[in-house]
Amino acid sequence: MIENEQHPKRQVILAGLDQQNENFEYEMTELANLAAANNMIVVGQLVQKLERPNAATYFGKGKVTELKEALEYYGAEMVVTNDELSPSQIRNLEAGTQADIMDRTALILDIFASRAKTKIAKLQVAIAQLQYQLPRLRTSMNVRLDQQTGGGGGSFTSRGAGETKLEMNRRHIQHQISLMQAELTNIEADDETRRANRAKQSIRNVALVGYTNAGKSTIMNALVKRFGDNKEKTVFQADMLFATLETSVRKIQLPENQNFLLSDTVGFVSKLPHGLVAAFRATLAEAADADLLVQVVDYADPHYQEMMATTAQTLKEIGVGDIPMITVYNKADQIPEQVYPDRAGDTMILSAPDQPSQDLLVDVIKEHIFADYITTTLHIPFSDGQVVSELNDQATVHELSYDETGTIMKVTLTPIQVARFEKYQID
Ligand SMILES: Nc1nc2c(ncn2[C@@H]2O[C@H](COP(=O)(O)OP(=O)(O)OP(=O)(O)O)[C@@H](O)[C@H]2O)c(=O)[nH]1
Ligand SMILES: [Mg+2]
Repeated sequence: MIENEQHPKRQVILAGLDQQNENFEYEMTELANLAAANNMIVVGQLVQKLERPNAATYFGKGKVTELKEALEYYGAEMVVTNDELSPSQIRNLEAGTQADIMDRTALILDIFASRAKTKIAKLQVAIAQLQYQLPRLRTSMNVRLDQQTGGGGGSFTSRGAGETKLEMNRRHIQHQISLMQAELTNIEADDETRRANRAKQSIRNVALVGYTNAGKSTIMNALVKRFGDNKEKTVFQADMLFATLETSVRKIQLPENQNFLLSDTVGFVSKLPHGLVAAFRATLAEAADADLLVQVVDYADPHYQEMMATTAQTLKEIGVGDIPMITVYNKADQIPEQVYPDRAGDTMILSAPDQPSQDLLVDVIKEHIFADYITTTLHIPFSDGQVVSELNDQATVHELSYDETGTIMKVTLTPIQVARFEKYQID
């Protein structure tokens, strides 16, 4: 994993409540990965079996003492909890352990903040961070106070939020949030226009979705390098959680004028904070508008099934319901003896950098998005010569010949083109 270099390394203990949830083990593994992605060193882990969190302190009373002892034993300075905590739980746990407490939500927000590069992503993350801080204002101010006087740490609660000041009150934060939301709406309006234009062009949209680090951007880049209208326009790909925070759209031009738009989207993780999902809704709209979803799965990860469940859950949450989906079990090269590329219906096993794998994926995409295209023969009078050049540019031309009065073309057309050129149809 590439480390985020903005923090000094902090030694942390992970704390989780085992509420007999079948995904608990996996959530703790994921939490450890998230901590590593945030430049933390996990030195220990404490788990308590409890039916529900203690309302005051998350862990039960005896366990809080144990946590304090574990912190001292390991020389750790911070606890990262698997669940989102209430403001008072954080306050009480901090008092009981004499350590900083960071919950899962704050951790994910922190990673997003350190990854955000573009204006839109920075705004989205900052809004989500401020919304998280709002009910926790007193706590987070205490944290900052402690850190300022103690000289250590670095203020995780304010990073990315920009103007956060000690004296900032609730109303001030609320005002900040609305200013940022207005700014975001402005930028997003442009996006809306672009999407609407695209819909008019009737070009098909395909969106790559899935768990973070599955290989979405790698697949996007592989297709852009081979079929992109601009082969230089690759996106950032890396072995790290949340490498992509921005939706990117690229035009893919297959031979014979078979074109579509491909979008790469933000990766998912379980318990993705609601504030983040809300803030990223516009970015994720690209997936909601798609004609076809390509779910990318890291097949080499032992937890790939949980990751798929997380993806299904998140898609539901962002309101992506009935869009057809094909599934790519990626990174097959990392599985010993695995044969690839391989296909069964709408699922494929493949490896992103492998050319035959890319060909298979393109074939399956084509089957779906061009299924309602129609092959037909047109007779176009010489007087309508511009139609011939338009079809040469925008349709798949299979045969071309002439008679005394015009051009005869066997072409594959989109449903919209069929309607437009109906009067020339001769079969
Ligand atoms: N061995 C192997 N590595 C792969 C394959 N596909 C992607 N990777 C690697 O997996 C890592 C993550 O790839 P990305 O394409 O950035 O993943 P992503 O799904 O876009 O991740 P996020 O943007 O974080 O959601 C990178 O180091 C890639 O090189 C593959 O088929 N085989
Ligand atoms: Mg990516």
